[in-house]
Amino acid sequence: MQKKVALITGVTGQDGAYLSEFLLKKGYIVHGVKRRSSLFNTDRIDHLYQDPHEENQNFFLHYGDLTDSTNLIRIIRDVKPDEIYNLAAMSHVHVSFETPEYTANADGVGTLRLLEAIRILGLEKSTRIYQASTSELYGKVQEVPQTETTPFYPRSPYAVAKMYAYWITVNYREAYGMYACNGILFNHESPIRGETFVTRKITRATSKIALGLQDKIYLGNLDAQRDWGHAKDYIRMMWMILQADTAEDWVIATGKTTKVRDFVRMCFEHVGIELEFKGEGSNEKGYIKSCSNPDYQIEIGKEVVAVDEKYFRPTEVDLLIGDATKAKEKLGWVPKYDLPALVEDMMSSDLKLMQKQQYLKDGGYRIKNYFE
Ligand code: NDP
Ligand code: GDR
Repeated sequence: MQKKVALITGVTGQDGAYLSEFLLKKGYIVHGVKRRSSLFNTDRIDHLYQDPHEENQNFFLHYGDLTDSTNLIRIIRDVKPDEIYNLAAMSHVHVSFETPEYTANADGVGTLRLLEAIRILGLEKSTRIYQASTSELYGKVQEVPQTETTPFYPRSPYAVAKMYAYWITVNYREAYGMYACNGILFNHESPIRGETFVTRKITRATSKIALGLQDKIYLGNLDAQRDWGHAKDYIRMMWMILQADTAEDWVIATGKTTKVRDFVRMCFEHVGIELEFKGEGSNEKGYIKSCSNPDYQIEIGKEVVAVDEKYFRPTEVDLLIGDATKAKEKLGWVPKYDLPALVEDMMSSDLKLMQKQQYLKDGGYRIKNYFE
């Protein structure tokens, strides 16, 4: 039987890496689009790399960018994918306030470029497309929990760009009969989550604080509530969405929401440290109340969490909680991870990483200035 061919944009990102491995294991030939960068940006997929001189290749990388339609058309013409997963995006909500035009171009118009490329090449009846839509579309709370029918109210340039992408995907499905779907995915995290998203920032900092490599962590809005799942569970759904009989839009979420402050607490608890929070708003601070792990040199009463207003967003999304009943009933989705299991996975991975850093530090290693 001929192998299925998938094209993944955003292959170097968290989801792109997990999805590549997942599809390769399913026997797909996987093509990924990566951006040119002055440093290597393939850390997350290096274990999948194959020497191009070897035979039986099934994983290929192409240089490309969602802001360049000529290159998208060329790649799709050459690859002729059965399935396209459009995961590429400027995906940081806070950064989108700093780079709104670029975000609109890559995240919004970029999706149009992909859909048009499929149409220009006459592949609209043979190529299925998954669009990485987001719970950020719900923005200002209109209804809880949020479902496929909850009205959108985006609260950032990122979410507004993704709203365009959502509707252009629906429009091309209706106008040209394309098999094009939105996965409205709520926050999903993992040990390979980008370091500036709040969960990974917290798991890294907690590990460093426990090992004595960092004094404290500065965060923004501790009251924000998110429905956090594990990326491994969510990328499986991306694939299932494209295997369904009809092209539809789907909410993927755990149905549970947690405050940022409580996520911090859970991570510290993982290393045996109990926190106590005092104060309010930008004056709130987290102190060490007790430590049950004798391996850590922890000072009871030390301030380890503080708020820095620079992490506040001009407009915030206060509460996300999704209802994935449709995906569970129609696609049979059963997530394997709950939040404690996610924390366990992320914390044990970051502790190992920071132990490596500690080892280097203890061994006297440090990065020198270029002109020393
Ligand atoms: P990441 O930020 O980890 O990855 C984004 C990927 O997009 C990276 O490979 C990045 O490349 C690439 N990229 C960025 N801009 C461009 C561009 N102009 N052209 C081509 N590639 C580009 O995101 P995630 O893996 O977490 O998320 C995947 C997708 O799902 C994104 O679209 C995100 O908005 C969406 N999403 C994510 C959720 C989450 O909780 N993770 C929830 C809902 C939606 P590089 O490595 O070079 O930066
Ligand atoms: P989000 O994720 O904006 O939901 O977007 P992020 O982890 O950045 O923020 C979650 C919540 O935590 C609050 N917060 C902080 N956030 C960051 N990054 N850094 C901090 O120091 C901090 N302190 C508090 C934020 O204000 C926010 O309320 C993610 C991305 O993956 C999007 O691409 C995706 O579409 C959505 O999830 C669903």
